[in-house]
Amino acid sequence: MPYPNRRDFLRQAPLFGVAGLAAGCATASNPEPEAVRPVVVSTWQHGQAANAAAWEVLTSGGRALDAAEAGVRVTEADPAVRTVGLGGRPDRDGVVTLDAALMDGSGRCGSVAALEGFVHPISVARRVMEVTPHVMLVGDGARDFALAEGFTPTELLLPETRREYQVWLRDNPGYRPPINVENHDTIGLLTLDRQGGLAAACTTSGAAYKYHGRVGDSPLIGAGLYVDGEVGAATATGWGEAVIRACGSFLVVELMRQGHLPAEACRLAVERVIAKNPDYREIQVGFIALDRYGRSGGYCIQDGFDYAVYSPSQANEMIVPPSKLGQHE
Ligand code: SD4
Repeated sequence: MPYPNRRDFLRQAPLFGVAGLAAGCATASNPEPEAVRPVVVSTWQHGQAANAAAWEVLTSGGRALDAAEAGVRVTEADPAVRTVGLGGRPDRDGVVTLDAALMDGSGRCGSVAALEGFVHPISVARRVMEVTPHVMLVGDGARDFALAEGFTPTELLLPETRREYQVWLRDNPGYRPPINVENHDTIGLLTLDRQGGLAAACTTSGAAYKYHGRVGDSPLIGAGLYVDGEVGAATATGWGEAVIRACGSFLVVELMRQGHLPAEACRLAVERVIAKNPDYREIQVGFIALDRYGRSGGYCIQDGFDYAVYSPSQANEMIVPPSKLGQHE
């Protein structure tokens, strides 16, 4: 379905229902839905452990940004997760390089990319936001900053991941990074606190065996994550290059601003990704979104993506969203 222009959207508005319109513009005859708070939503199975930590912060009265950071730190420190932080797969030169970003509903944000040697890039990103005049630091500069801020350097390449890498190197004499649907699993986590504050955090070791220096969507504000306190929050997972081409998470938030419910906003953003990536059958991209009323949703290209929702009515439930190639073709 093509992206609707304003006239088409208004014509189709009844299809999205009163609640859908209310996301963008509440009126006397179209009142705002009652907000559900707090809520945490995050990508993939490992999102459940991250959600639990974020939920703890939110139910103790903590703020959305603190909860988002606390949540993804759990995944970053888990050596069993091969796509985030400690234990993450290396690039094609055998170096683990990390991308991470966070943002809150007021537009405050911080980011690091191609950072080597720290378990918690998300906390380095937070310091970038808090103590520098910048949004993003990369590579050696990010590393110097992390050291100056007192973060402890750590070897992130674990023996098992090193062995896997050596097998990959042996079996891939062409030395090309793989582009396939299994080559990902970022944690992206969205929070809505009791006070109505929104935040997002996203952290990853990126595409396995990528070129050294490659930066994906995850640390790019607007691509890997985006938050607008008047609307909602979104984050992306999957093949970052495809997400960047569509400025994916910003697009999801803007679609919610126009009145689309989170799931529909994610679906339309996936359609845009597909339109800009002719190889879409070979890749996975998924979005999740949370609006300021606590409603959440997701959509992806391929089956296989799931996400976890923790709210007063959803006890850290895994949700399997619809997908373009699985259920809609
Ligand atoms: C990237 N989007 O670097 C990230 C990878 C990922 O789930 O794991 N997404 O392209």
